Amino acid sequence: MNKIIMHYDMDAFYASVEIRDNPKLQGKPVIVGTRVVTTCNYEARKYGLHSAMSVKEAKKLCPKGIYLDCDKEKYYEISKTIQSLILKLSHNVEFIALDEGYIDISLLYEKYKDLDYIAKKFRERIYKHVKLTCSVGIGYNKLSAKIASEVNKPNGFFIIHNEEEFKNYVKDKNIRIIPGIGKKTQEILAKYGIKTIRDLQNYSLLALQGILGHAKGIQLYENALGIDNRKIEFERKNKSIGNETTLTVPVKNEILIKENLKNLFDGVFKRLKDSKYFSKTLTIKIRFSNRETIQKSKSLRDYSKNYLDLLSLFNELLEEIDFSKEILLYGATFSNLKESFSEQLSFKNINKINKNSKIVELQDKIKKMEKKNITNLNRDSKS
Ligand code: TTP
Ligand code: MG
Repeated sequence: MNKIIMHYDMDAFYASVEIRDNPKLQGKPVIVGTRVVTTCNYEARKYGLHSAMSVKEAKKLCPKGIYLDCDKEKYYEISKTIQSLILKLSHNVEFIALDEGYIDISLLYEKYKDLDYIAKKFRERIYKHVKLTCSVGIGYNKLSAKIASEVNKPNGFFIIHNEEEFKNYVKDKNIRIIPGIGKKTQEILAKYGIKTIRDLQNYSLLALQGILGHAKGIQLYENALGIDNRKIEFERKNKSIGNETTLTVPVKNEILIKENLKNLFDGVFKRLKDSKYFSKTLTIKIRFSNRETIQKSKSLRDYSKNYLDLLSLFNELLEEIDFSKEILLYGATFSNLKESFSEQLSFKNINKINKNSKIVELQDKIKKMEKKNITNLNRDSKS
């Protein structure tokens, strides 16, 4: 393996948190979500329940289930704890959801030369600190790592060492095993008799591009062969900080929507506050029931994480939105982010403010931290 990537994914995340915090729920089907199921534990999945189905439908299939409301703030805090544990192992990470991310473990492998051991220690470490289980996949790129983490879910791990192993594992699987193949793509491909990865592999690049368009055609052609050149992008997810909520039924109630939007804004503001970023721009997104979507943005003159500054942007934006129509989705996002830079300029250190030397300093710092944390993992393993 050249690069070695680990993908982790917490098991039934929201539901596991609720069970952890109320052990009486252990062994019972637990469903989280008010109108829509956000997730359910594996006991509930036995009844055919899954994310995104309505709670009403879920109750029909599993009337004895325990139905709980979401506590997103709690899940967010736990996610931050997990992420900070991971950042102690490597800075070459990409968090793609609250409970999921990629970690470049090439350096750890150089040190331990044992992937089973790394996966085992990683899962033990997460469990020790947050008392939640996760599944882990190790692969030679992001795609193989992500697919590997599903293999022994929940609470397991799997390793895909190379393209040969990848092709062997996926050949008889449904094409939806490839992340990003949604219902629409499945329907299009089904018209050509393409259901499994093997079917996909029988098609040429040109043929797939003819069916799916240039970019998607290449992506699926390569993915079917286990090729994925995407890099781990630490900052990718941080270019903006936002959230949005889709309502199950359209709502025409100005006071209610404004109140919900304000709660959502407060949640997003908290994430900004806890991050290393300052923001200049706030965007509010609204989708009306006729699917018309508007996005309105306003910017401050300077970067800020002052609540009142950003709240004033929020209030100005609300003025511009027509709340007399039925609304289906609302969201708030901070963008134009800049890292905090709190070093005080003084004559003594003014010579240091040289961009290149700053970058070298940072790189050295990260290398030192990574070395130190590899040692820490070593120490943990002995304890
Ligand atoms: P997932 O990782 O997709 O699901 P999961 O962790 O509950 O279950 P598992 O990984 O074991 O299959 O999503 C993580 C959390 O994100 C999930 O606990 C709830 C939330 N979520 C939603 O709010 N809406 C959704 O449609 C999905 C899929 C997840
Ligand atoms: Mg998960």
